[in-house]
Amino acid sequence: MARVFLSIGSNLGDRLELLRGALECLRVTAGIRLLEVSRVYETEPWESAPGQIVNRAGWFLNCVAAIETSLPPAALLARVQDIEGSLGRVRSGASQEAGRYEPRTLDIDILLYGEEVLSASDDLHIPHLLMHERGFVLKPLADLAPELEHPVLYQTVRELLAASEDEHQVVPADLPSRWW
Ligand code: PH2
Ligand code: MG
Ligand code: MG
Repeated sequence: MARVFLSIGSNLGDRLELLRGALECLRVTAGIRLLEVSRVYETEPWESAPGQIVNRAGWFLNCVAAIETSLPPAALLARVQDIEGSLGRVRSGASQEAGRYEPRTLDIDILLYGEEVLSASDDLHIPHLLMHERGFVLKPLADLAPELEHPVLYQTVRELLAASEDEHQVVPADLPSRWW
């Protein structure tokens, strides 16, 4: 069994329900045990220039989930992509063409998989290549595992967050801590 941290984000549709739906799909997956979930944060889109967005239209909701799993990394990736597909894509009203979807509303990324370090394909890098640069990942991860050490950078999550130069806003959502 490996302890794994997943980043879950949504910036389209009913974002909170999408996060809850993703957690429920994880919870009922054979080979996955959902252990803990961080608070929810309202987060400024990371590609944007910080501070340029004056209202919160387009902001994400982000959280991090801790799971225990017997699924190997590639199988776990396939499962989370499946969940994204089933919940996170909405068919375009305009286009009835099979296979054409609007942008994803749900993104689930594998951040850390035990102590593993691997680059298996374009979309499977563990640890996640950008996790240490992203406040929307580090803040919720620090809720769950501040003393966890990054297996490549050898810094704890707390240290990475303290050293982070990410100026995008990451604001706790006004929800009870047990929101999921
Ligand atoms: N995900 C991205 C790119 N930018 N910004 C925020 N705030 N939250 C995200 O989850 C996010 C992002 C690509 O997956
Ligand atoms: Mg992502
Ligand atoms: Mg992704």
